[in-house]
Amino acid sequence: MTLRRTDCLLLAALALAAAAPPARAQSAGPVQAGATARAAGALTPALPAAPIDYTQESAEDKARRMAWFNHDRFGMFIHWGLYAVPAGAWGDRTDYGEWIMEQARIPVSEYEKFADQFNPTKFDADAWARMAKDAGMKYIVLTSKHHEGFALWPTKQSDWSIERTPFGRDPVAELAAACRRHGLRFAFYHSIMDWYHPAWETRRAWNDVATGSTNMEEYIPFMKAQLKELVENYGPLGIMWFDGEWESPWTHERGVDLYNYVRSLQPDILINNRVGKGRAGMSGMDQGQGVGDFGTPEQEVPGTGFAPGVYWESCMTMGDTWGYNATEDNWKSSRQLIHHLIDAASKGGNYLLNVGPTAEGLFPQESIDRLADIGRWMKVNSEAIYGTTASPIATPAWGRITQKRDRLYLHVFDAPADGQLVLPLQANVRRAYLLADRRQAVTTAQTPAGLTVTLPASLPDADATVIALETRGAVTALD
Ligand code: JFZ
Repeated sequence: MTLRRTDCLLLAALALAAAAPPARAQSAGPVQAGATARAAGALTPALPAAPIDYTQESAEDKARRMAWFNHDRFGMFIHWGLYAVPAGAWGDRTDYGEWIMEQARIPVSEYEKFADQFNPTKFDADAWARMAKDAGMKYIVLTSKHHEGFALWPTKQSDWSIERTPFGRDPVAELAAACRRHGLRFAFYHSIMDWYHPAWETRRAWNDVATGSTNMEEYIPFMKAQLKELVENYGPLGIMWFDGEWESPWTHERGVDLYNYVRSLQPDILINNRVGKGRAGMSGMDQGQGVGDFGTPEQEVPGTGFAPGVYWESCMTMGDTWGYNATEDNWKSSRQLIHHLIDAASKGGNYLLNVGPTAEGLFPQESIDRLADIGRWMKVNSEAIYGTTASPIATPAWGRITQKRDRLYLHVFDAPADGQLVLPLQANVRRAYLLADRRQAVTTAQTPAGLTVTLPASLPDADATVIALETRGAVTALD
């Protein structure tokens, strides 16, 4: 048999493609096997593109993709779903949150009735976006689907969605548009675990409406189809924030596949570490085999920062629950929330602060008040948060430290009795002043003990007064 030139070229291309390593996402854009065939001058159409393994991204490419997240530091979490209808009350208890179906073991046939009552006529997406922006938040992560399985958008994959309610509008589209109008990135929280879908493998005994057998090979395509809708109809998105990964049906391998699937839909999207199985409980950071772009400490800020290139975001509630609870009375103070934000930034991390709106579509007044307090602080001090990196020295007793280029920012929570801050640092300070009043100079002196900062007699902000140190040359931590 005589091989024609084109056959030889095709065989050569096939041999090259077979020998090539898996295509990797590279800064110059994905390398596709088809390019190999074209490079060989084959006259036949390019080979189907090899799937890209986005987990093989270089540290430099990842740093570029993470840059906005690493700069912005502060976002709003919104937990909004049918659980806002009972608002924490079921039977003789009133302390439930978004887990009410599970914790109260509500028969799903009963839970479905909440859809008939979910009609957020007071929902105003612009008001929500404006409150986030005015608080100094740079992105919003909205629950598209929590563990209850209810889709907040008009999905075509099931009728367990906003279309089952009297609302008649798409709140996801309205909030996505409002975020863009207000210059906020829009992102989704999406639960892998689904207490409603009949194919989710750990079906609950109180799911009295599910029929047929559980089957993850049916559930995963369903979940991917919904995720495709979310990325294609409401994107570009900042983050796909997965959760609900801890049950046995979910595996590391399925996490890698889902990570690559979502990145294939939007290559520069960020995905948290709950897409895989690496998260170590509430501490939220990966232990062992992990997948995802950033760690997710929950209700806590880690004790210290992490090595360069380790990204993380602490998520917290303002009260006890993520979903709205009408009797919530354990609200964190605005001071505590501002300190959490500063604490996270001082360790090189982000802070994702939650609001649980009511079934009418309103933020609780306690949340509104705290957002306004945080906004007043950020209006004066945001340069000490945005674009900063972790403190060069250990956490001091009096507050926290952030840094940015030739600036150190001293966030004073509690002034020492003698009014002196002694930082174990060697630094050449050009200027030192209060961010709240840049005309008010602050005295510093380099001593053998370190850099001494003399505080003014009264500090302008009882929650956190920030002193800016403009330095020249290296800043060296002293032992
Ligand atoms: C999860 C959700 O269950 C919760 O409703 C909320 O959305 C939060 C942001 O994320 O909460 C969890 C889930 C698992 C663990 C901790 C908190 N865990 O395994 O330690």
